[in-house]
Amino acid sequence: MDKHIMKSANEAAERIIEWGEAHKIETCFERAEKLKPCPIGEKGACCKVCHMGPCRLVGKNAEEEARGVCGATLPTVAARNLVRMIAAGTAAHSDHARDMVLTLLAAATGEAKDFQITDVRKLYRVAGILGIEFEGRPVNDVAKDVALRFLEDYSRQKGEINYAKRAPKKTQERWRKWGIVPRNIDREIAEAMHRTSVGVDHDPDHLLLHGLKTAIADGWGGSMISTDITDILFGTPRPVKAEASFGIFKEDEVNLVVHGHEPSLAEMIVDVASEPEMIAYAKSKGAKGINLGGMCCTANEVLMRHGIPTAGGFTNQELGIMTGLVDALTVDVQCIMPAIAELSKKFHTKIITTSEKAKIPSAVHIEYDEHRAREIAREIVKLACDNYQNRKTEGSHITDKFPVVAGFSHEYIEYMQGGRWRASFRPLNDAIMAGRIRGVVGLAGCDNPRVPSTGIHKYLATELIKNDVLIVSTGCGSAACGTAGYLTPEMALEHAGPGLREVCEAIGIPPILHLGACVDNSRILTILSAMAEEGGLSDEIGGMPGVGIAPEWMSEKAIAIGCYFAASGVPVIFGGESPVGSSEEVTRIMTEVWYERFKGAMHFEPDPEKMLALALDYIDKAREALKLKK
Ligand code: NFS
Repeated sequence: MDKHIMKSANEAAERIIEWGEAHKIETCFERAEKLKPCPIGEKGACCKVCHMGPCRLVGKNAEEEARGVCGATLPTVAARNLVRMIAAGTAAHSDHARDMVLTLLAAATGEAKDFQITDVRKLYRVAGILGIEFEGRPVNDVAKDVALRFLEDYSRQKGEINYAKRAPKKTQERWRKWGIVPRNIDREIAEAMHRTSVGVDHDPDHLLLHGLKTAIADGWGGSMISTDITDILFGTPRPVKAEASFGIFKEDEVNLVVHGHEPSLAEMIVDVASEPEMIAYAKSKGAKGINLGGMCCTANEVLMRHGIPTAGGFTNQELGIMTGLVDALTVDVQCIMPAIAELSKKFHTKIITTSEKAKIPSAVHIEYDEHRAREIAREIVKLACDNYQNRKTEGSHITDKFPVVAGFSHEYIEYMQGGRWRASFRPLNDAIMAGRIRGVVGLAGCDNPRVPSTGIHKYLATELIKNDVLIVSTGCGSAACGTAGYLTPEMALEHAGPGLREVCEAIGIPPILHLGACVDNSRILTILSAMAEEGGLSDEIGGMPGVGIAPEWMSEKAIAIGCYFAASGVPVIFGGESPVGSSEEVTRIMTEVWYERFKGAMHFEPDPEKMLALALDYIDKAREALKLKK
């Protein structure tokens, strides 16, 4: 096999990597090859929470016999390491969400005058869930109350986060029984850091329970808040056609790429880029217009709401620059490789950092401030236009692209099954009960240069739909499918099993529904809760014929997501080496014990075929337990 095929499973990406190799340009793919993971840290057996160590808990019978200088056992160390990953992932999603809450508040009070409430219906829906009166009140007053209520999720010392009550009753009962309903997001993150510092909590099960509590604060807290506020401010997505892969860049237009996670500035850039004044500015620089594209989760946000094309997910960020066609790339927070700043020097691309939280040496810094959003967006668009003239001929100039259909919010999925007056999840439940749809898989998480990047996503996507499994995808899972041409209704005709195909044809949907960015995994929680409420399947999230898979995960955020699904009752399968693989006890807790208590579990399985078999096995066992048709 050609050695290049080992780097990316995406043909266009592979051609850029080859071009880079020929031009001696290094990417994450070469760095991943050069830097082999430390086998001790990789499996969670290295403790560095104090400076008596780092202690490496290895050797024969390490599980029973190895001790750190303080006496910490391997299960303690592995559990602690995982809980710290959950805390970091939850912090990332929830700090993003905090900024969304503050933007909503500033929009409602008129301080952020460039933002308004776009989706009043969604605002009312959220207000209703929060118990905030909305009828007959000015929209901005309701929005202000909603924002203030969400801020309590970052400050109340006792009680429960607002959205815990959105879970099915039985799911909530399980959480209460095990004491894992979060009080406030920041408190659970702080307590996770406290408990895992030297000399505090040493019981692996007890530690991991707090890990689940912290993860719930992500899924049913930060992530869900972020999804809802983004819908309120910028609109709830509905199906939209767009394009994906590197061919979205245009030779004769200014190419400006939005990369990162927080959608507010990107939304403003989308708005500003269509202003006649800005287009005229681009033309004055010799370009035919302004072409916006996205990367990573910001791409998913603006793709879902505006059909802005995506250049792909995490491992595509360096490759996008290597096309030579990107005039400017704005980044904010999360999943941004610092390598892009150095790489951009070989091209004409300007990297613009925009968050007060994140800078990269040598990048241009234009700090975003929601109070001057439009002005800042204009400054960025102009900078991209100015740089168009510096474009050189260098670059791979790869032009492949695929059509995609995205925009499947949970509200739209409900609506498409019954129309405005009869919107419900009944048809989906019925199709599952009748066996036309065997089950549902959430295909999510990152793409990773440690495996032929995006390849496991593609393999699982085709095999699952062949087996009549409906896929809901988010984040880089969606990007992997989109850049492979899988996010179209035609995919159902060509590859889906007969039952799933029938359902897709009847409703006119693709067999892989793009639900949005990584924070929008919370939409899957909402869908599962609605399915439980609808009746006919399980009356809680646990026991549904559904599985979560993150086959190429790399981020701590993915671990937080996996754990909130497990705590909610979803068996989850992650690819790659297990970060707790050194400890049998921790592995047992996260699979068997969690399954017993919550009907969810978290597995790590590097073999894609075994991942598929495990997912189908969970689905079939759930069907059997529910006495559903084979
Ligand atoms: Ni989520 Fe992975 Fe990052 Fe988005 Fe992509 S890498 S955990 S999908 S961009 S957050």
